[in-house]
Amino acid sequence: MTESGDRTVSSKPLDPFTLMLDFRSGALEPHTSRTERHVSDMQGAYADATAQEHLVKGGDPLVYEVLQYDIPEEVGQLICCTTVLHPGTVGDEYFMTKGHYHSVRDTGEVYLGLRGHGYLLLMTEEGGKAATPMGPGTVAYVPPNWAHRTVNTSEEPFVFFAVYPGQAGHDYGTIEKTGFPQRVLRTPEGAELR
Ligand code: S6P
Ligand code: ZN
Repeated sequence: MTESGDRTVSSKPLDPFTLMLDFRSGALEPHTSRTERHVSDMQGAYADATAQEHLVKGGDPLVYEVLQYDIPEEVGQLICCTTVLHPGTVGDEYFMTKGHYHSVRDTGEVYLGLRGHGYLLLMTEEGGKAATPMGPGTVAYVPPNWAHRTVNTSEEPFVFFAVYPGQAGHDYGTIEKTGFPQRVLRTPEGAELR
């Protein structure tokens, strides 16, 4: 057991390692977890509940998947993962992630866009909001205390790599109650932020 800052770290140190990331598919090898989110996993997230129900009954499409290489969820560690957010809409609203605050609020995150285009929506509990366009090569910084959600506005998978602190954890419950202040909708003129 060692002390790191003011927090206790109990795992034995990791040896250096490498992972292989396929920029096009988002495949991360090796990975130790793969999380799938279908339309049915996102009740209440989309504005058009009727359109959502139709999609669920019509086959419940896959909205996104997250591949992660799990390491101890402890201060000092950095967790690496990729998200593959598929193209599609629920009604007029583009496919998006559930969105979350980190449970430990004072932890940030870095996203690197690899393929496709979309938005990173951000908000704070104090009423702050932001929307950052993302595409291949975009490095987006999520500061501590900012909830974050991604939206795919393209016709191909929106793929990005993320690195976040081991102790961060994920708070989805707050977003399920409050939602985000901005939505991204498909219009004849293209993606519109409302
Ligand atoms: C983790 C990081 C991403 C998301 C992923 C899915 O801190 O922000 O890997 O987990 O994009 O989004 P969500 O909101 O379902 O976790
Ligand atoms: Zn996060």
